[in-house]
Amino acid sequence: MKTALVTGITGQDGSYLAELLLEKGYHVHGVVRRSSTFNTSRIDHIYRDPHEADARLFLHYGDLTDGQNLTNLVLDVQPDEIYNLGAQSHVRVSFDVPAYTVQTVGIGALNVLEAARQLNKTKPTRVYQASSSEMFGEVKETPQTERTPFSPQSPYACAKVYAFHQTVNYRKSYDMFASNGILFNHESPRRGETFVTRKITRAATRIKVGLQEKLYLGNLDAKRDWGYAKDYVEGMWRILQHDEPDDFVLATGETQTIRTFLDYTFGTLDLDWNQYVEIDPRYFRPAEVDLLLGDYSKAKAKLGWSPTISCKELAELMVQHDMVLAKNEAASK
Ligand code: NAP
Ligand code: F7E
Repeated sequence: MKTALVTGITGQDGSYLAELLLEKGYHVHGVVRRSSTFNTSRIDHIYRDPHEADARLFLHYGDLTDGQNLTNLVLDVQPDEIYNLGAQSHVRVSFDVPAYTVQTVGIGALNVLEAARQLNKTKPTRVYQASSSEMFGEVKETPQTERTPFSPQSPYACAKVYAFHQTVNYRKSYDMFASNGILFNHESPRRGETFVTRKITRAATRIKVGLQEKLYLGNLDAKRDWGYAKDYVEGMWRILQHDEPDDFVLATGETQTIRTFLDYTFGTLDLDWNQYVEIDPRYFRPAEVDLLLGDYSKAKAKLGWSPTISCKELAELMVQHDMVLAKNEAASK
C-alpha cells in the first residue's frame, strides 16, 4: 500500500485527488493551513476519525512558506509520492499580493523539493509539481505544447515558471523523480467561487431563482481551454506512475471565450445573459492572457490520458450542482 502527501488538499484539485488516491488504496496525508474558520469543507465527506482502524486520510498543519515544517513532515510520513498542489492560485489576486504569491507558489515549491531531496537520501519518493498553462502567458505559438516557450504575464505565472524550472533542476541535479503537469484551466462544482466559471454558474442559478439581479464581470473576450478537474487529477496520478519523470501538458484541445461559457450556462437555464451581465473594470487585470489552447498529445501517447468531458457538458454539470445550492438558499429565506 502506497503513501502520498498532498499539499493543497483542501482545494479543488486536492479534494478530488485525495478521493482518487483513497479509491486506489493509498494512505493519504494532507497539509492543511491553520485558519480561524474551518477550511476543510471539500474533504469533510472523506475524513474519518484517525483513531479508527480503517482511517487512511490524515491531516497535518503546515504551510508552504515553512520549509522546516515541510521537511519534518516529509521525513515523518515517508511518502512514496508527493503532490504539490498548494498555492495562492488566483491570477488577479497575485497582482495585489505579489510577494505572498511568490512565497507560496515559488519558494513553496522549492521547500517541497528540498524536503523530498532529504527523504530521497534514504527512500525514493516521487514529486508532482502543479505547473500551469498561465506560464505560456503572451503565447508564442498555438496550440501550446511542452516545447512552447514560457512568457508569463502575472506574479502568479512568474512564480509558477520558477517552480517549473526548479522541478526540472532537482530532477537533473539530484536524479530525483520530479515531474511537472502543465495543466490548462480545469473546473468543477468544487471550483472556488471567484474563478470565472464558478462565478458564472453560481450567479446564473441564483438569478434563475430570483436571489440575484446582476453579474459583474471583467474581460469577456479571453479564451480558455477548460476541462473537468476530475479528469485532470487522474492525469496527475498517471504522471507519477510513468516509468520516468517528465513534463506533460493536460488540456482538452478546445478553447472558448468567456462569452461562450456564458452562452452555455445561461442557455441551460433558458436565460439570455446579455440582460444580466455588466462589466466592472475592477475585474480587468494589469496584463491579460488572451488565448490558451493546449495540445495534450504527449500525455495521450505516453500516459493514455484524455479528457472525458466537453466544456459545454462541464457548464451543464456545474449548473446542475449550483441549482441545488440556489434552490436550498431560496427555500431557507
Ligand atoms: P485552489 O482551489 O485555490 O486550492 C489551493 C490550495 O492551496 C488550498 O488547499 C489552499 O488552502 C492551499 N494553500 C494556499 N496557500 C497555502 C500555503 N501558503 N501553504 C499551504 N497551502 C496553501 O487551487 P486548485 O484549483 O485546486 O489548484 C491546485 C494547484 O494547481 C494550484 O497549485 C494551482 O496553482 C494549480 N493549477 C490550477 C489550475 C486550475 O485550473 N485549477 C490549472 C493549473 C494549475 P486553503 O483551502 O486553506 O485556502
Ligand atoms: O479567469 C476572465 C479573466 O480567474 C479566466 C487559475 O486556476 O487557471 C486559473 O487562472 C478568465 C481571465 O482563471 C472575470 O480575465 C472575466 O481571462 O477563472 P479565472 P485564470 O486566470 O485563467 C490557470 C490555468 C491557473 O493556473 C490559475 O491558478 O476570465 N474574467 N471576468 C474573469 N475572471 C475572474 N476570476 N473574475 C471575473 O469577474
